[in-house]
Amino acid sequence: MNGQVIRVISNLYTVKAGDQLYGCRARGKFRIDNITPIVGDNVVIDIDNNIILDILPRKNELDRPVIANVDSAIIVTSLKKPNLDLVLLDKLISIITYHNIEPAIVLTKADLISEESKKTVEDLKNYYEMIGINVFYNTELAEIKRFVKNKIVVLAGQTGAGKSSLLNRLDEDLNIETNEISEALGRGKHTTRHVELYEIGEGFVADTPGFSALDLKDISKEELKFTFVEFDNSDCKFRDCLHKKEVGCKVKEMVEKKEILQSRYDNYLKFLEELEK
Ligand SMILES: Nc1nc2c(ncn2[C@@H]2O[C@H](COP(=O)(O)OP(=O)(O)O)[C@@H](O)[C@H]2O)c(=O)[nH]1
Ligand SMILES: [Mg+2]
Ligand SMILES: [Zn+2]
Repeated sequence: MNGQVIRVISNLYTVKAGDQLYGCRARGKFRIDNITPIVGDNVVIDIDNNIILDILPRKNELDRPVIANVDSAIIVTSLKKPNLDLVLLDKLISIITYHNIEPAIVLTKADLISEESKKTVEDLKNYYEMIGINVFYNTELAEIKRFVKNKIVVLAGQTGAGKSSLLNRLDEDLNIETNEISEALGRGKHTTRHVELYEIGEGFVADTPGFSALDLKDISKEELKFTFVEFDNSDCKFRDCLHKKEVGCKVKEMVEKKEILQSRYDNYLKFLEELEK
């Protein structure tokens, strides 16, 4: 029978197959092949003996947390406490896009901002949607569930942004601890924590942060521009153009015409500089 690994605790694998959960061990063969099942794996199991017989090919695999077949990463972005951080948002979009994973944004704490700020946030939301990124408020639970449907999703975003609260809102039975101090201890902490996929609607969401801003360094300065998807529409005729100071650069023209958001372009230059160091 085919199923999906949704939890791993030492060498016990919880596999969801059909509507059932099976606690399985992995077949000895995997150790010889130097591969072990991980959360997100599509597997073939023997339900009479509770054994994972085979791991189907992975479409991708993340290291922190260890998880396979990730379809999307939702960047949980707070508008206040902590304040909206467009540098972090754009950085995470680039990192996620670079891994061929679909980024989406969930905005939190809109209840804490002024009416004027709401207008600015709406403009930003429209821009990110225009470049093809789904943007939701954390109050739009039905829409978020529709997005998650048939996907494996990881959450990203800074401590205190409202990731755990979002999961609790999506499934009132979860009762995940919010405002966790332990998260502030950094990414070392996450590697030791076990990963679990929560079933949300008809999709799966991982409980541990999927990406960190530190991962930007994996991208080369030549590759960075491809993670700013709207630059593609510029038809910049210079193949090697870094859209920086080049005369006649179409991306710069689009920024001047306000067709590309100034903060996106500024952040691009900022990341480029970081990668050039
Ligand atoms: N006012 C308000 N507070 C929120 C919202 N979402 C989360 N919080 C609060 O923000 C704090 C941090 O949330 P938490 O889910 O632990 O963030 P995490 O570190 O990203 O998991 C908690 O005190 C939450 O109650 C929201 O939409 N509005
Ligand atoms: Mg949390
Ligand atoms: Zn250019």
